[in-house]
Amino acid sequence: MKLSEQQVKQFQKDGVLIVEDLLDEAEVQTLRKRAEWVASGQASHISRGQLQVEPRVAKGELGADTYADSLRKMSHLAFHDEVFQAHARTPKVLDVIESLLGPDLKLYQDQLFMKPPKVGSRQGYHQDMPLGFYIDPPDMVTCWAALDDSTEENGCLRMLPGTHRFGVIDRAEWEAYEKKALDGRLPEERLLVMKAGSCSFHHGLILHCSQPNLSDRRRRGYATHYVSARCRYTGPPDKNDAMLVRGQAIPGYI
Ligand SMILES: O=C(O)CCC(=O)C(=O)O
Repeated sequence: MKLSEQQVKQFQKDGVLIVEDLLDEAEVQTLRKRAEWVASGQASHISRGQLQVEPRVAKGELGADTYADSLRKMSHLAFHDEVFQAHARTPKVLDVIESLLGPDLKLYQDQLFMKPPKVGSRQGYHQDMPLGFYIDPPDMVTCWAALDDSTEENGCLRMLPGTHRFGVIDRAEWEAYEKKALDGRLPEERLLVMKAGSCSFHHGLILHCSQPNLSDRRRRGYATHYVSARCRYTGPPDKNDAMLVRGQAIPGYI
């Protein structure tokens, strides 16, 4: 599943690439089933702190039919759960990541974005890297695996191709893009409409967002964030639990 030279060039230019149908039906079903169980709040190996409720549900402004459908996201699953970890280590996913980041790879973090029907909220324009990814250089790529069909109506990802080449930009600029997006003045915005089983790969510095889910269908996406094992870790010493998933760890590096 290594990428072609053309696909790598495309990623370097845009900072985002979709690989259609990377996961088969059975793999998607396995992840959905596990997500359902974990999101029920009954899985004792996943702490409540890893499950984040939608802010408006938490404030009592909106109601959800079930606890699972009140969740905004679930984090750090692959570090505690064998099914999510197996996905994070799937060779065909790592082949794509290796084409972009080289042979030595670590999983830094993961997040299952639940975007539940009716209550799933907007995620404003942001870059991932400044939000808690402490590495230098910023060699991070996320695989976002669609667990449901992801459409304009249920809040698919939206990206601004090429913005990863700006480096880290300050929050005021994120907010300026956010304002333009909300005013409908962002024609360069690319909608990542994908079938369940397709995966998008995005650079840790690309500007991206997603709309609220106003539909009555789920829009779950499992994001696994990979870094090159040849990056330096620059964060708090006790916060680095990045997991080697391919190749070798390099002494003195993350
Ligand atoms: O799934 C979403 O709505 C947001 C995802 C995101 O921001 C990410 O994968 O970095």
